[in-house]
Amino acid sequence: MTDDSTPTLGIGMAGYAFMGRAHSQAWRTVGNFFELPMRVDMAAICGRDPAGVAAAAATLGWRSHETDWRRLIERDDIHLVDVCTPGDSHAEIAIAALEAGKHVLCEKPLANSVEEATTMLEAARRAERSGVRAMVGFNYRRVPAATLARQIVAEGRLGTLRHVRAVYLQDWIVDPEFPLVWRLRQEVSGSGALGDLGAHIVDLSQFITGQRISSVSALTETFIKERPLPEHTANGARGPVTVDDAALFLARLDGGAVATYEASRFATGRKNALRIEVNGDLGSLAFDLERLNELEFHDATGPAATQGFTRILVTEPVHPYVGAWWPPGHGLGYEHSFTHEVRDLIHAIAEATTPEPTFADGLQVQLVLDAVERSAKQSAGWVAVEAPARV
Ligand code: SOE
Repeated sequence: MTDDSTPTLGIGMAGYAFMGRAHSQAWRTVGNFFELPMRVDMAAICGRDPAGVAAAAATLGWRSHETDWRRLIERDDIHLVDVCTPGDSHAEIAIAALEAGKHVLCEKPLANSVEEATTMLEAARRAERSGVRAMVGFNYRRVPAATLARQIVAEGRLGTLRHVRAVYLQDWIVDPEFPLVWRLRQEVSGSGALGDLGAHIVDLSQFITGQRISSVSALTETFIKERPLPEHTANGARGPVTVDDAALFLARLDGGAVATYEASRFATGRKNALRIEVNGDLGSLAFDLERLNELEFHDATGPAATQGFTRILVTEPVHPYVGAWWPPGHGLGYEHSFTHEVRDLIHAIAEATTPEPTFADGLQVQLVLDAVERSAKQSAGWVAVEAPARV
């Protein structure tokens, strides 16, 4: 437990919409469940609308609020900036924070382009020399069943990996009258289903398998080309959708496995259906985010009569992160992945280790997304994932 000698980690958060709320919940609860080497101080939350950010600060448990993110960086009581804004401001805020000596947690995808992600990595590398840490928020790595899946693969229980099958399906924009929100505008979000959902399955599948995507053959589709402008819904004005609604691709992984990926916001009836299946010559794993306390495991080395997929209930104290929570069988949810993320980040800062996923990992995912977009422009021609420029 923390006492008076425990150092304080002052947090400043930019953004208070969906991700800001998810991260706030993590910062607020992490110290109640995990033994931490630092005391979390939720110093300030920042947003442009004065009334909105004041209300968010009160509801989400922040000690103060700001309307300009530059103030977070100036304040001496803030040691870490948590970037939960749309992608178009990630680079500017994260780089300024790192240059001011603040640790950074940045939401995924790291940036809206390879160029931005490269600049962010350069800033992170410079800052690292003075002990400043940077991490990208691919939170699903820290769902206990996903972490366990990685451990099972790393132990060699699946043998040589042959197939990866990854989908991330939602349906919140199936209605053509759904407004043209920021996630549907390329200049704000970078891309559509590809960056929002595809980035998660690219990261998670690489995390679980330990293999990286080396080439892709892709197609993307925008089903609804125009939508009502949010601010003008009453007079019927519409604007162009400038991102993909769905992205599908084949991939080769550098360890020899082949893979399929599908990210869509048009999978009617699927709300947050992230599923990954990995097949090796000794066994298989299947993970489904809508049943996130479970992991399916087939061990092909067992007696033929009792082989088959086993449902592991990932709620035992021996499972990653679970011991800090509830008795076996009581289960965790979506929000806990963020709590585990900030728990690991706090430890990395206190213990002077490198928190993962790093900005280099974020750039690598960006290079995959870029290869997918280039392949789709070439009618699914095979495109190699570029190696990152030496940073
Ligand atoms: C929206 O589609 C979204 O909130 C993503 O942006 C998140 O990263 C994902 O976890 C859930 O869906």
